[in-house]
Amino acid sequence: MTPFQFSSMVPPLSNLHHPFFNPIKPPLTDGGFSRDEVRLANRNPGTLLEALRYDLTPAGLHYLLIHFDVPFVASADDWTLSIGGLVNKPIKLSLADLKQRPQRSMPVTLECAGNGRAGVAPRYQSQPWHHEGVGTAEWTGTPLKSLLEEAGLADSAHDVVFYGTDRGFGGGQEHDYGRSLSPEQALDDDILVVWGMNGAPLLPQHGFPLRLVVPGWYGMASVKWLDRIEVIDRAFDGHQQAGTYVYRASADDPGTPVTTVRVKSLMVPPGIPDVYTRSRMVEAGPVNLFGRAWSGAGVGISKIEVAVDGEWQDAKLDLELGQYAWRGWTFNWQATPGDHELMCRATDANGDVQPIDPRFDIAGFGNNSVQRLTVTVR
Ligand SMILES: Nc1nc2c(c(=O)[nH]1)N[C@H]1C(S)=C(S)[C@@H](COP(=O)(O)O)O[C@H]1N2
Ligand SMILES: [Mo]
Repeated sequence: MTPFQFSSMVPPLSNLHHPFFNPIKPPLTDGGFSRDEVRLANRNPGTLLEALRYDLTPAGLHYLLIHFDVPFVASADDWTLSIGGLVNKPIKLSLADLKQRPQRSMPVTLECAGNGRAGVAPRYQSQPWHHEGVGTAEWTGTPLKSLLEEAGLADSAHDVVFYGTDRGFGGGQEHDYGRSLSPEQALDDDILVVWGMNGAPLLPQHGFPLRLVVPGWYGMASVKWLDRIEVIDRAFDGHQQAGTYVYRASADDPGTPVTTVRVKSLMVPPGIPDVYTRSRMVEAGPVNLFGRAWSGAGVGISKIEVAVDGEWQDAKLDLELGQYAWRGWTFNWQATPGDHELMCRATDANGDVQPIDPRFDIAGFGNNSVQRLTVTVR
């Protein structure tokens, strides 16, 4: 009789139907939000729409997107940033070293590529943003370009990969959060290696002590908890680059990478809300609508329009805060009693304009369709 062998009866972990290696792909849905979506939403709060009023979103009101866990970093003293791989001279810098270099502060609007996902039907089950995955901060750091020039990219450099220290599973792959840029993209003058947000050290949830800020791109490029830059001679195929952040019309569509931000605008909901539905009650008479508009790649906003019950009129643009920051706008509305639908729509300097209806993307990326708001005027 063969002796009982427990070990041979246990399949290797990777063969189990297991969420790590065989990720659960919930179906696209038109239904209510799942418990998993609600939990993600609780971990990753959005910027409250009323906080669009602030030119710079106070750090505690700025939206968050954290894929894995916030790394515990007790002190920044031991933090280093290494630049290696296909470089002429690998370098390793402490935070103090980085702060000795030329400093630059810049207001930048960050928006999550999944912002607006909840408005795409059928819906991909993930972080269920409505409109609030966007915020603006003044980021302080040193230009990435001079660091890369000091290390010197080898001729064979194909991709520059940025890694955070946070680690987890996604798409069946275990990985440190990592994103890449081409050498040409990475050598952009305006990309910063950042230690400050709104004049204070980064908060843990925003990447303390060091992150990348890639202005004009959707947020996934701005790698938090940055400790390692690696130059490689091939296209980076990490999950956050190749497995997600790709616009796809269907599961078998090879798709196109998600890069720069699409033109978009939002308004602060006027009046006062109902606590649960967020429906708005507004007093009849003059109502000063306020909102923000932004686009990607450093492209400015050229026009903002507001529609009351489908009739479009021009709104007034505030002064620019900076090339990569959202721009305020106002519109004077003479509110008359009854229910009304409000919409706002931005056009950027390239002539790109927000669509009225969401375009479909299988993962709900890049939904820049107009915000629609129903208000009751009394
Ligand atoms: N290391 C790391 N960097 C990251 C992420 C992450 O989960 N880990 N999330 C990215 C995404 S998808 C977005 S939208 C922004 C959000 O930045 P914030 O949380 O500071 O607003 O960080 C990006 N950088
Ligand atoms: Mo994101």
